[in-house]
Amino acid sequence: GASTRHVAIDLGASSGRVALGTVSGGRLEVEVLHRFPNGGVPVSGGLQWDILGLWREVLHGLTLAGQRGVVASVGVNSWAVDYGLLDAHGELLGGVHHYRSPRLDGVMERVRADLGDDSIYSTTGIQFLPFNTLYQLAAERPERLAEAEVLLMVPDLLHFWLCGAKATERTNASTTGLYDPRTGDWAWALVDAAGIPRALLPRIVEPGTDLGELRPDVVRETGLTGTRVIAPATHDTASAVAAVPAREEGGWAYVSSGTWSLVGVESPRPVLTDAARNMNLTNEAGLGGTTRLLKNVMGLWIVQECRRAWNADFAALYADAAALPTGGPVFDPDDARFLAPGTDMPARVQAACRETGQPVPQTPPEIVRCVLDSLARRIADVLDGLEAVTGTPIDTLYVVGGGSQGDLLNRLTADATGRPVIAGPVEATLIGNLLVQAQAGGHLGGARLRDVVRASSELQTFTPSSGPARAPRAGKGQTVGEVIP
Ligand code: LFR
Repeated sequence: GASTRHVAIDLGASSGRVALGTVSGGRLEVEVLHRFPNGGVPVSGGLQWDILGLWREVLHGLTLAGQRGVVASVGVNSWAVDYGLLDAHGELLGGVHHYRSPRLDGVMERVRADLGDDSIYSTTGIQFLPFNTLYQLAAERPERLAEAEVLLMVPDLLHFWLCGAKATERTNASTTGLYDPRTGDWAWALVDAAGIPRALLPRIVEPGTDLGELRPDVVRETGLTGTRVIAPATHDTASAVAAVPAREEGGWAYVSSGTWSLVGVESPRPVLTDAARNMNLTNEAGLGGTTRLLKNVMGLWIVQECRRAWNADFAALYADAAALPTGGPVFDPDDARFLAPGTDMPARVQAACRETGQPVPQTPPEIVRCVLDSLARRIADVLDGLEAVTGTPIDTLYVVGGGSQGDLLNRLTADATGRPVIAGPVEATLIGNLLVQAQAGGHLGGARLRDVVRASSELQTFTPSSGPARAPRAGKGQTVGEVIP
């Protein structure tokens, strides 16, 4: 049958990738063509994006894609909340700040005091996190905002450079803390109350929107011709959730596992109840009008920073960590002390254990095990909370993304949650990005997106070792290591 090719650009916490996806016969094949480092650049006491350096890598990746033949479409995704400002001539105004920048210290507290938690949460349904775009804008110098004509989220900024369209794709708009999930529009009253000029916020478009053709300068630079720019779900987590390989409509939760663990369910509607607010749950937009009701839980970030500090052989380290007994120390990984980068990360973990009167992990394997035990414990608590808030039992946990490669964390998560963990696909974000583009172009032949994911991925199931803590649904018994076609 006919096949089509699409390019996904994923700018992730530690690396960026340009990947080529080929869709044919209801299956997707993904090949990463170009990989380059990403991460904040420490400068002037702050942390910023190397946005022009990334753009150069994107152009290079697109050139490589063009050398393979016709590319139907391209789309960009990245993490949420960060943005660039353009002046009236479409020039980027100054730097693009990274959400882990210390410029945000104390800002959220001030805005919450000014606007009131009630009005913020009941309008946006977004978890209070210090880096939401709402708070980042409050940290801007007024002169810079006054000079700006438009705000573009980072993927939207790259789409603008690719094709000239100024639009905000919905899934990422929904993360800003400036968006009303009930109206599907910007939360204008809150925007006014926060003193943000309305004109800064562009029109909101759906994932799958054709934004236009490549600009002549991009065509010249890359050699690509006839390629459309199609917005995927530009929020990386939304792309990953789109690629959760679930068959069923409900009864499952997901963890989008990487630098963060985004733990949630797909809900038909936003949930802005007191219970949701007490749990500090977030309501982000998903595909097809769904809501990603989820919570940001710490992910592999702590381990990644420890890794930077140790420079160790991680395969051996994980093997040693796996051999340690259960029941070791655990700490609250969502404590704000773990947000900022730093090679003192192991010491922060030790301090958290010491302060709570527990044995202090000493060796790298002990520290890694302690972190993973803590993450698994936290995921279990959040699942229980989600069940309580939605009133819907969660029988199965799908773990997608880079973190789903970690057998030890998968096993610990199955044990801590008492639910079977189905792990994979590892490249969920790229897959979700590519399939939204393919679907928008009419290249999935009417197949359900998640069925294409299942058909294209190898999945692994981890059953809780203590046996099911809850009655499994009929027909769901799977064993450790089973590969689901
Ligand atoms: C994951 C993610 C989360 C978002 C965080 C910050 O990569 O996009 O969903 O809360 O990064 O933007």
